[in-house]
Amino acid sequence: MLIYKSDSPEKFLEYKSARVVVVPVPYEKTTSYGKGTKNGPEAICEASSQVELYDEELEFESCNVGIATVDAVHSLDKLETETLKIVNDGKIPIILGGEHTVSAAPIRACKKKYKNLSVVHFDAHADLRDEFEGTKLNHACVMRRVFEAGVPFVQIGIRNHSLEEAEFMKKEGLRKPFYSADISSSVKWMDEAISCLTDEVYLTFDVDAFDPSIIPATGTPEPGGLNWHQVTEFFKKLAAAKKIVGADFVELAPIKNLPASDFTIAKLIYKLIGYIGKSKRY
Ligand SMILES: [Mn+2]
Repeated sequence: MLIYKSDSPEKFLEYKSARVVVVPVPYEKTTSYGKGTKNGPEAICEASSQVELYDEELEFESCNVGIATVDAVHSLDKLETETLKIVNDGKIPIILGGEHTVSAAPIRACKKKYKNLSVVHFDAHADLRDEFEGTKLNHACVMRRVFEAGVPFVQIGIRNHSLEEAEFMKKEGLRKPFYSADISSSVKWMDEAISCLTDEVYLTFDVDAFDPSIIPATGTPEPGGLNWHQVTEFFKKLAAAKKIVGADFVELAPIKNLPASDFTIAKLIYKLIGYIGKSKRY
């Protein structure tokens, strides 16, 4: 796979000829339990060099979509500017976190370019607190910031939130999350969730949406999460039905000598790029 620059340099693209631009953001300031999300982007890039280029489901090499990886970005302001440039150049940014706090910046940038933007949010947590541990720029508050930016969203895989967040959802008339327990036994939720979204969609993916048996390498793991096929099937349907204009993958906190989580996320990103490449909407 081509997220990692040193892999297959003959197939690695310069920014100007890429359709998908990967932006590593090793930002970690407020993780509250397990630490290590600042090492997420590098671990994903490293693991990406081990992902097979050929996708047997899609019957092509997803790198043909055109992937470039730019230098790491360390501040939220810079991330917003950089994302705006990428979308204004007609490309799709894929942000590698870092903690979840980073997501509000690229979502604001996408909203500037795509007025009718909506967000699909995968997570174990609702992240709707107004502030947490004394700051609004906390990983547990990121969807509240998205709400304030006036971007509608749908939440998937949630299985832990506070009373304050439950009351906020009710007060603001937000759609009930697609709770993990409710979607574990059917696929109906996929079409339902997609039908709640506008035509231009940003995907924010906290890796703890997955069950910890699949992704143990995350700071706030929660039992009862999603599995690989649920997520990839949803991505496939989403890419076919909507225009995915940007995405992020956050909260991976790599565990030394346990590469399965890193590899899973690297492969998941490659899957998403493949689905985008196969969709007729681009
Ligand atoms: Mn989370």
